[in-house]
Amino acid sequence: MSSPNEITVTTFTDLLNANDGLISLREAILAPLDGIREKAIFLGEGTYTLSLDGTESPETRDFDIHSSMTIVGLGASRTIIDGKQLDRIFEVFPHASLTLSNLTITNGRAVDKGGAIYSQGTIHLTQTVLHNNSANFGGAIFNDQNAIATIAGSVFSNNGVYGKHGAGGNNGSHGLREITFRT
Ligand SMILES: [Ca+2]
Ligand SMILES: [Ca+2]
Repeated sequence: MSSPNEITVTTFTDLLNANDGLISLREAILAPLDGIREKAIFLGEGTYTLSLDGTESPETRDFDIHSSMTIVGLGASRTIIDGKQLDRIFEVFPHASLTLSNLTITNGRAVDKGGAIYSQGTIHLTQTVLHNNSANFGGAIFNDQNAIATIAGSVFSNNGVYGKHGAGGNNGSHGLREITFRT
């Protein structure tokens, strides 16, 4: 039914196991592309929890985004990605692109930049809620130098900051519309 670059996540657990017959969000993110199309990852209704601790790597802590992909939920009240204060949730590398749609990102926490997302690449957020994330810089999102962020129809709520810079990005270019900030 699905083409190779369309992946449906089938477990809420954050794990890497090629032999369990399940596809975790982390496995979907790490799955290689066929090189032609972008990857689309589909989430269901429920809470996907970040839980693989350890030394920073693509296989642990935050989700490292090194290619172009879209992650789609069923709605911000139905599909939740929960960082459990383990780490920030997404790290987007230069030349990579992450599109998030119809989901909530919550409980991300970074000691440095971007409680929910630290981007050096391109991010697009639509119908996304960023709630209760925190970091020293960019409680929800830290958009680094030359990074691009477009955010539409999304809500930032209760994203804490220990140092300066607030919920949104700062250095790169961003297009923001229909954004609601709540504290
Ligand atoms: Ca698996
Ligand atoms: Ca990382």
